[in-house]
Amino acid sequence: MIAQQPSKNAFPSYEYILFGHHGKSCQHMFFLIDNDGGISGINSIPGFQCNTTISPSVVIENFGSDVLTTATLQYFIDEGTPEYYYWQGALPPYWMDTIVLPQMSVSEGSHTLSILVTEANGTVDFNGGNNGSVQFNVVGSSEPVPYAESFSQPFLPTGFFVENSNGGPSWDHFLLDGYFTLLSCVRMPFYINDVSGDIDDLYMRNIDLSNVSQAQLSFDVAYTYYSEYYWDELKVMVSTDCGNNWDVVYDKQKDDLATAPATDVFFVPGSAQWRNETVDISQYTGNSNVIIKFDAVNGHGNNLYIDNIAIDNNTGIDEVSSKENVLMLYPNPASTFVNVSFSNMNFVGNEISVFNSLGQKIYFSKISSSHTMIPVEQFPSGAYRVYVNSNGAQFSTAPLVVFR
Ligand SMILES: [Ca+2]
Ligand SMILES: [Ca+2]
Ligand SMILES: [Ca+2]
Repeated sequence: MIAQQPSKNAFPSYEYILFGHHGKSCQHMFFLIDNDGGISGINSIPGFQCNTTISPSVVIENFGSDVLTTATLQYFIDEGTPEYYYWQGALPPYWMDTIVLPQMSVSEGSHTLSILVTEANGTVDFNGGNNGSVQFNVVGSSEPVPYAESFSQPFLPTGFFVENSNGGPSWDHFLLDGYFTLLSCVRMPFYINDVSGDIDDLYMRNIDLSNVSQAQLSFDVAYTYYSEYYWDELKVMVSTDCGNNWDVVYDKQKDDLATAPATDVFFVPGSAQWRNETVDISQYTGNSNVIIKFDAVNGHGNNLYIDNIAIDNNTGIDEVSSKENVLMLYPNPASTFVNVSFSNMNFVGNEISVFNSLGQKIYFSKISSSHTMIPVEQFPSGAYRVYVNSNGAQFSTAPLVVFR
């Protein structure tokens, strides 16, 4: 173990005691703690990893006034059984030492590793304010395609993970259950994130593209920016090596990303303020573990929403360009029936299907007339997705909400 120089931003360790009298007056008293060890870094754990073991590299720092010679580290994953590491050395105040904890096995999913210094120089370490923790996610088995996620549950789906290094406002699930709107999606609240340049990543469930020759990522986006001077950026990035290298496959900002006029009011999209995006990711076919992340670059603009992420095993580009094939559903939300039409195509002879939020096909029909409708009175209230296929290839899709 090699002791390191004092940290640049080390703050002295004080116990802080507050005396309050009916909220009117208070008095502060400080005193230095003799024996206080802390954790000033947990390294070597990627936020998103494929390995099912971790070997934490931990920086222990002396935050007390006495030379630190012994410390007990209590560490555990999530709410698991604590394990202990007994450190010995000689650290003057604000000096650090790096130790490597024994390897630990971890299951797939999101976890928190917590490391507490419970004893310093043979006494109880009362200052828990300098303990440490780190969040990480272990990638599970890949999902096959076609894959669809409509965020109908009021939390992030299994296998999704948010990387938010500064702990500020970040990607979350968003639910708006209003009379005319049922919106259940994910959101990046740029509006309340005032750290320009801050990057927050939403990792989606990893995907198996090993058995397909074409692949297309699609998602619905709703966004507007704040003003001429404050806007944000969304990138979509793909990795086939567990996050070591990333390709940018989508990158839009400001007017290119916006689906509504700029506003200085906290943006919540209306049902007409969405756009469906498609990205050809066929260059990643043949890989069994494709990781995709939505990379939000903050410019203190306005909010971004994403819904209905899908990966299909065809691109549909040999039909006609997707822009010419906007599928229109009305009314939407619907209660008894929904009319289906295209902006620019006679779709007689094609197939129309409706999937529920669990990805189950609940309706299927051949289109026999240029005016077609889907009866929805038997569908429970909720979010659906309508697909129109031709010769097995999807060429248009749109979200549908049933509400009554
Ligand atoms: Ca401490
Ligand atoms: Ca949704
Ligand atoms: Ca952040």
